[in-house]
Amino acid sequence: MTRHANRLSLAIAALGMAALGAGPAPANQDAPAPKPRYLSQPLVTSVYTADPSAHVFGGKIYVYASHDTEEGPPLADVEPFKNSEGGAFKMRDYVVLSMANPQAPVQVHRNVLDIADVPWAARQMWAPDAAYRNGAYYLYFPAKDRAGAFRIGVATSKQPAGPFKARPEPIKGSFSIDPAVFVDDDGKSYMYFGGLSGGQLQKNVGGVYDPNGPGGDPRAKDEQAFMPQVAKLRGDMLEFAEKPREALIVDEKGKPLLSGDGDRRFFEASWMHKYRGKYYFSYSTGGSHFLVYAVGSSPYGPFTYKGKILLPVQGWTTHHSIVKDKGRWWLFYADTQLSDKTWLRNVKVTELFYNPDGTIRTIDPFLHRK
Ligand code: FUB
Repeated sequence: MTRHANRLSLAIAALGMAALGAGPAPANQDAPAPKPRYLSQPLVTSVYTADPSAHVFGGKIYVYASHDTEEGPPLADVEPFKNSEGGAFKMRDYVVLSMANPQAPVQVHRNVLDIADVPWAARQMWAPDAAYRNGAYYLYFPAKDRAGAFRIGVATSKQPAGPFKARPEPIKGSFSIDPAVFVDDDGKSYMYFGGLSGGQLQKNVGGVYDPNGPGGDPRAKDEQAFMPQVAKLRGDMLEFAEKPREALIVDEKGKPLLSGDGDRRFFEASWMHKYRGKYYFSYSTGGSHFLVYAVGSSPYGPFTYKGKILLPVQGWTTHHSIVKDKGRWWLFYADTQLSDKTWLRNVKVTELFYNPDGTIRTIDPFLHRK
């Protein structure tokens, strides 16, 4: 949601009132637009952070975040994912935020992983995730290689906040962006990933990168939408145990979502969590700016679309994680409250609630509609 959109919805509301004969409000054309009232405040203001992947490790919350940089965007990239390379997002390292609980003071950890220490990576370190297994922490991250192809790398540390040491090569068979690693109750781990347009999913049909592939979604509106990718990880967490496959997102009739279904189809920002034995796959719809979710009975899907988690925030992107801490559920997300610039974001958190039937209550990131 942009300020422009806020003003627009107020104008529409005013028109509606007039049409209903609610009586004219005193016109004041010069009155400044009301300031947005945010549901939550940025977790930190000393550094721009985005793409928060939150985990509870050793009883504390660790949030693995992109570190947005103030290098200006090329003008063509102000609408960052509209048939673009996402070149406004030039991140070169990561930030970790830690806290005793989501409402406690936040510690900012730097020196987590820098692109200079990743032999294969050339630019654009985008949304990361992390996992813990057998005494080691694993940081998963996408970056472009020297050929301009997004790959997914892994780095390891004995400490949850790093510093992490990157493997010399990306994960074999990896492509596109936004890795999210989910460790199931039986100890098996799965990576979900993928992102359209700047995230290059459409340039990797069959898992092979085509530098001349389309910049945006090439499919007709009535064709099946691109789907997120899923692959089991090896026991050592360092490589895929199998070739990635599509995780299908279907509608209530079991039909895969279509490319033209902009309010529901997958765009980027995969996340997986489990609630009452069901697999909740959540993601961003990109240009319609929703965080939504779909539920299934297997980590591979299919996942049936269920609804919206978060309405549009200020700024083009948002990206989230859902985590349980001491019996309560939390949504970490990002907007642009501090900068009002889409490529300079700040991480936030708010509590998430389920209905008795297991559906998630939709969250409005603004208070103005209440
Ligand atoms: O932060 C860069 C990209 O923006 C992420 O990889 C996407 O999920 C979006 O948040």
